[in-house]
Order: sequence, then C-alpha cells, then structure tokens
Amino acid sequence: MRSYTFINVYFVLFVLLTAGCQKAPEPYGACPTPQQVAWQQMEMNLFCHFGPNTFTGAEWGDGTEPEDIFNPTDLDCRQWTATARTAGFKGVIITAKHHDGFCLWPSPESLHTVAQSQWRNGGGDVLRELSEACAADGLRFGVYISPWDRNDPRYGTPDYNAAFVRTLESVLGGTYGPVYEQWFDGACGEGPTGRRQVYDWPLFNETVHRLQPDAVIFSDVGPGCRWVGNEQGSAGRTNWSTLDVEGFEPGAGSPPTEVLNGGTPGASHWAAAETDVSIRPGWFWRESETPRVKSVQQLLQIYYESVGRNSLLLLNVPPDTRGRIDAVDSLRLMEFRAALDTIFDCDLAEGATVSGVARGRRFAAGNILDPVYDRYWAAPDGQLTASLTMELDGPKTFNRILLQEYIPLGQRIAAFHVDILTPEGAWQEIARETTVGYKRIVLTPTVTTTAVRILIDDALACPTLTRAALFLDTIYCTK
Ligand code: FUL
Repeated sequence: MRSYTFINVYFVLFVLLTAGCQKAPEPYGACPTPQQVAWQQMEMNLFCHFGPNTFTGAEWGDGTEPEDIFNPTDLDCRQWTATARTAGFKGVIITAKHHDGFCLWPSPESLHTVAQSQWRNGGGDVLRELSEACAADGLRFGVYISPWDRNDPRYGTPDYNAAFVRTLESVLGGTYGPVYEQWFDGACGEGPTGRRQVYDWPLFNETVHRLQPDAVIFSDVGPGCRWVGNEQGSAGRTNWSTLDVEGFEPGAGSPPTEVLNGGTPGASHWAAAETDVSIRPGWFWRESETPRVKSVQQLLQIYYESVGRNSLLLLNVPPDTRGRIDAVDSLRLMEFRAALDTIFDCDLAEGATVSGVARGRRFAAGNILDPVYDRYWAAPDGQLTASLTMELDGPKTFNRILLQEYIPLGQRIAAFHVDILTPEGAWQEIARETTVGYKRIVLTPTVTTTAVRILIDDALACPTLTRAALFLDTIYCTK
C-alpha cells in the first residue's frame, strides 16, 4: 500500500517536472507583433517607381512638370502583378506620390494628379487598377507616399501636416482595400535655403494605424520596419531586428546608417530591416538604363545579403512609359526565380537525425527539420549556449546553411558557428557568424560530410531555432 503511494508521488512529480519543461520560453525583450511577423514572412516584395519621372527621365522631379506628361500608353497592372507573383514576390509597393507631388490617384487634396492629366481623359486611377490586380493575383498592396512634396504650395507652412494627413486618408481610408505597408521616405532635398517642414510623425503614424491597423509602417526608424541604411541591397552581416529609436526620427534625425544596417542588440523597439534596391541604376525606368539591368549573379548576391541576412527584400522594378514592366526586367526576374528554385528546392538535411539538449519533447532538436514555422527547438531556461548535431542521411555536399529563429519570442542568438565531421572523425569549423533572426543563409565553401554541428556560442536568452537546412548552390559564384 505504502509503496504504491510512493510510486504515485514520484509519478506526479515526474509529470509536473516534464510539464514545466514543456512550457514555451518567455518572450525576450522587444518582440514583433503578429503583423510584423507576417510581414517578414513575405521575404520578397516588388517596388514600383512610376510617375512623371518615368516620362521625363528625372530621378527627382521638381513638381513643375505639366500633368499631361503622365500618359502611359498601355497601362496593365495585371502584367506587373503576374510578373511579381511568378517571380515569387508576395506584395507590391507603388510610389503613389513621389517627391514631385504628382498623385497617381485622383486625390481631392491636390491639383497635381491623374485627374488633371490627359491620361484616360482625366478618368484614370493607378491605385485602383493596381490594388485590384494585387487582389486578383493574391498579392498584398502597399503604398509609398512621400512627405516631401515639391509641388504642394502649403509645404513648409503649418497647413501642410493636416493636408498630408488628408492625403493619407484618401489612400488608406478604404477605397483601395487593405494596405500591408505604408512607406515613408525620409528624403528631403530642399537644402539649407529651401522650404522647411517640421513633420508631425506621431500624427502621420496614428493616421495610418487608425485607417489600416494591420499596416507595417516603414521609415528610417519604423515604427513597423526600418530602412537598412543603404540602397545597394546589403543588410549587415550582423543584423538585429531591434533598434534604439529614442530621440530619433526619419530623415535628417535618423541614427547613423551603420546602426540602421545592423540594428541594436537588446533594444526596446522591434523594427526589422527592409532592404530597398533597384534592379536598374535608377529608381525610375529609363530606356538608356535597360542594358544595365542587374544580372542574375547580382540579384543572387542581393538575395543572400538581404533575405539571407534577416531582412526583407523590396526590389524595385519600375514600369516603363507604356505602363508595363520592360521585357528585359521581367525576363531577368524569371531567371532569378529559376535560380532560387534550383538552389533551394532540395534540402540536403532532409532525413537527418538531430540531437541536442531541448527544454522538453515539444521543443525537441528534431523540430529544426520541420518546415512548419511554429514548430521549433528551444533550449532550457538560462542556457545561453547549445549544440545541435545533425547526422545526415548519408554523405552530402553543400555550401549554404539556412537557419531561422522563432522570432515571435524575440531575437536571441548573438553568436554561432558550424562544424562538419571530417572523414577522420574530427569536427572542422566551416562558418562563424553572429546573428540569425528570422532567416540567415550562411555561405560556406563547398564541403562533403555525413554530420553537421550547429553551435550557439552566445544568446541574449535561451535560444530557439525553427529551421536548419542545407543547400548546394552551383549558380552563384562567390569569387
Ligand atoms: C529615396 C528617394 O529619394 C528615391 O527617389 C527613391 O524613392 C528611394 C526609394 O528613396 O529616399
């Protein structure tokens, strides 16, 4: 009788202890909202610079361009979205209003819009056509609306901020459906003697959140996501999604570009980096630049240095004067897609056996092979280092290691390295890096091995990993 009682007590204790370990780790520090997680999972989006500059060849129009200059001869937004979808993009962001102030929709707040142009006798609306095309092709729709306005006579006066809010309202108020991202450009080229506008950023952000609660707001400093600090397509090799935003604002008041490039570990605000870069030398289409559309090699490098470095890629592919994506650009996008599919279609870690200390069965090491994002490995509380060994399903040859943290619980890993097993049975280091974040793709020499060891050397809290995969890239030359 007594021994039964003991057995019961031990059993209950055992169940309680294991149940305790099965609890997910507490979130660490600043964490993304569900909207920010969904945004990061989009990975690649299309940027479309389109407006009077498409017709004048300027990069920054001065706002005096006659409205009639905007006259696409054959606008077809379904051609943009079909191209984007086939290339693997999940959303499209259009320059609804660039710095020249011209509105691609009939904004009631301006007399410098499609409504004043000869295009479709003033009856056209690019935002309507694009938002409908996005919905039809299963893409999310986003807008760039420049605060700097070289046409609006109110710019530089107290009236401008309220006018800009009404401009936002006419785009975000519902006419064009859900908007997944609002892009606020911090650029202003007025110079020291130009008009000076003190922007009411809190009011602008509140307006976006009020009308589009799910929209992620881009600016140099967020609040939704941040500029990566350059227009070359390169996020920091160390790249934290957290950023210290206290005392900073978009434009001249933003943190130094190196900080934007790498984020701030453990900072109190989540604003992952977005890498915006153009497929052409300029942001707008120009016939003379068609021979300089980026090569597949350049696009792969950008992919590795953006998506592969915990950033979202916003690739600009500007429509031409017809209002279509140039055949050279769309062909290049298809080649880029084909290259990505060739490289990433075959995960060489599939079929591996993974071992390593976990915080319980629910968070077992083997979860890193499961592509379901919400199934992840996690270390026990207080453990800031870890070692996960993957015994591969036979000898495998690879040169790319893909790792993903489970970011809803925060970004934790601060340093890691990767070893492979040599034929002599020793471990040999092939990569040493710092951050992982939502997605990290490490480029290594081409190696053949039967086992891989991921060693987490430092973390801000007990680490998580939701994915580890191995690939062989025979297309992108690192030399
Ligand atoms: C910059 C702008 O000044 C460029 O014209 C372009 O729109 C780029 C994406 O952002 O700040």
